[in-house]
Amino acid sequence: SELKKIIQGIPKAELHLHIEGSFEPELMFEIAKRNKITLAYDSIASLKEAYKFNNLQEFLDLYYIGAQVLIHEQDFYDLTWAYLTKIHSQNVVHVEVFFDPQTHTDRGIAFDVVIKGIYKALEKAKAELNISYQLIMSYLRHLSEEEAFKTLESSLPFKDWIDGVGLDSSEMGNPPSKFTKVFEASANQGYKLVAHAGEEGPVDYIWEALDHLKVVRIDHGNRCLDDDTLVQRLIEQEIPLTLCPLSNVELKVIQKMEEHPVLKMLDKGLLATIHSDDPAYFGGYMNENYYETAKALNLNKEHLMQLAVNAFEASWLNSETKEKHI
Ligand code: ES4
Ligand code: ZN
Repeated sequence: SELKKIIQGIPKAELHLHIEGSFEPELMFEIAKRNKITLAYDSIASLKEAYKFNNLQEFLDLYYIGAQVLIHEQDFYDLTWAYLTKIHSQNVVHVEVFFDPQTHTDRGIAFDVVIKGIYKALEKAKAELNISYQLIMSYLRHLSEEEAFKTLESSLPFKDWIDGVGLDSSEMGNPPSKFTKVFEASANQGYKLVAHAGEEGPVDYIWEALDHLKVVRIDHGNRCLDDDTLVQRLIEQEIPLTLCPLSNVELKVIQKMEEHPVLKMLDKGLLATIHSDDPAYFGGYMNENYYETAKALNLNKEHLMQLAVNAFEASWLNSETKEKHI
């Protein structure tokens, strides 16, 4: 269709992507087989059948199970490379990738195994696909701050490969303020800071991410429209929101795409952007997120271009490179 062609034609930046959430069932079964791991699902179809979520936690339960088949550096490399070739086909030219070290170190996989596989695939994509990238290490918020400190410590030998830290996993009951000290320590190591906030959680969590963690970007932030003072703050400080429309529908953050707040956010002058979050689980990569949002909200070409420009603006590319994309 015309709309699909327009979206394909726009060079895009993806800023909210969990690499473990790009694990397609086909690759999951292939890696499980070579690692001699038996999945609790006997076929790709029965696994996909389980991809029906009522909330974030139901998704996370399955996401952590899927990640358990990743054992060797090659597995992390294959996972990352599959994602990168996919987005290359969708005209994504810059990506800022989250990975969750604790999802792996907690099962006895060494930090270096995880990051080396991911890093080597990212470097190959830079050289061969002309995709620029940043890498963001996310702390799991359902674990303790002490555990996050251990992860920070493990990351230090690889500091040059890591651009920032994030905060993800179960939001309710795990407010950003639980991680104030480890975010401060991360900033002292030179890491940039982001956090998931206001996806399922209340607007207070967005305030905490700003005031306690000092993040430069909010992942999701859907709930910010509940608070005019917060909206003003986000506009004045040009804090981007990395929205994930298909994720929001699949996790019942909204009941249907027509309710997605992104257009209201653009109209208010917020730096709203669109990304895929966990594309293998939520039914679409970048183009599908743009397309479904555009269809439901009647977005025109200018809106779509604005969203793409906002993402480069919100990215961690240097200002000279940003200009080239905008
Ligand atoms: C996530 Cl959608 C979402 N929210 C919070 N944490 C996550 N980890 C992976 N996907
Ligand atoms: Zn996310």
